[in-house]
Amino acid sequence: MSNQPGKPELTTGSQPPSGGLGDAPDAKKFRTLFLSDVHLGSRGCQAHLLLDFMRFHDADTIYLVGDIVDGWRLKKRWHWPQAHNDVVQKLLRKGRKGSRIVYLPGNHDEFLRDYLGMQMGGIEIVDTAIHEAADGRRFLVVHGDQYDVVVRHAKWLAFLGDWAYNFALWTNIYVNLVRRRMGFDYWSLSAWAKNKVKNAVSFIGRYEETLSHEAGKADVDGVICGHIHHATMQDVGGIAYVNTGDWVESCTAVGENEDGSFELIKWTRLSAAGEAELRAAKAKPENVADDPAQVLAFDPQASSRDDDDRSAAA
Ligand SMILES: [Mn+2]
Repeated sequence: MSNQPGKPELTTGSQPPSGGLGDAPDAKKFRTLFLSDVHLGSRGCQAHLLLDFMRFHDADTIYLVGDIVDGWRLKKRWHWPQAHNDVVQKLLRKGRKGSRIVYLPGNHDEFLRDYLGMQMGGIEIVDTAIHEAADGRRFLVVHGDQYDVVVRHAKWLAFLGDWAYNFALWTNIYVNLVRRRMGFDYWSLSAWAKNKVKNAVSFIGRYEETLSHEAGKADVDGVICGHIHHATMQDVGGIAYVNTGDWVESCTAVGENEDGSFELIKWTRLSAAGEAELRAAKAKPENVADDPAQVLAFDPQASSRDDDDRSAAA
């Protein structure tokens, strides 16, 4: 896993206090970027780190590999601060600036599965996609819950228990408040626990095997997925298994370089601009929209259908 490419964490003065929604002048441009499990609308979402990541990274094509919006949680407990709005706006802005954006809904934003094959605000919505890398390798891109029989109809961390997971996320928030004050990077208790709990480890292994098996059946070279919040790039039975991770625990994304090579990027430390943005955000009200409908309302009929990009496995 690569660290952050020497970004101006330590620079001061020359950067504006807030980076706004534009990209940094030295943003790294990938051929393709893969992001998943952002969980906008939930308290665990590390929106500020993601905004900061997006400021320094751009791509010709951006795949949103599911669970970008946490629809389940939105119904129960509404949490939509400015930063969550900003993530949406920043993605749409990248789309307007020429990035092709493909959204593959997951189990937390499965309400979008009613709109497969359509476009919303220039974003293509599909169930699965075949991505051809620059070196000719073909990858099945899919959120992953579709093949996850254990967790498909339950929460993905069923083995840990929902209460334990929520408790871990809550603890994360406070642990990381203290860590940030002390100058440490973001660290996830739940991610750490997942690597320690024996059931979790075998669950992750089973998931990786299942997804790789599906890729083999689809006659492709690899699979790019999310869902279990466990970022990795590895060979599983001759299949290139790539999991983009998430923006709740691991704060990771996968980028494809111009030569078709892939890299896993971890972004757990805010840049100076990101720190300034976070300080400014604290002065604002917690919820900037009173109702989920305000941010989730859209009119799919107004968008054109795109039959060429229908899901490969619809
Ligand atoms: Mn999921």
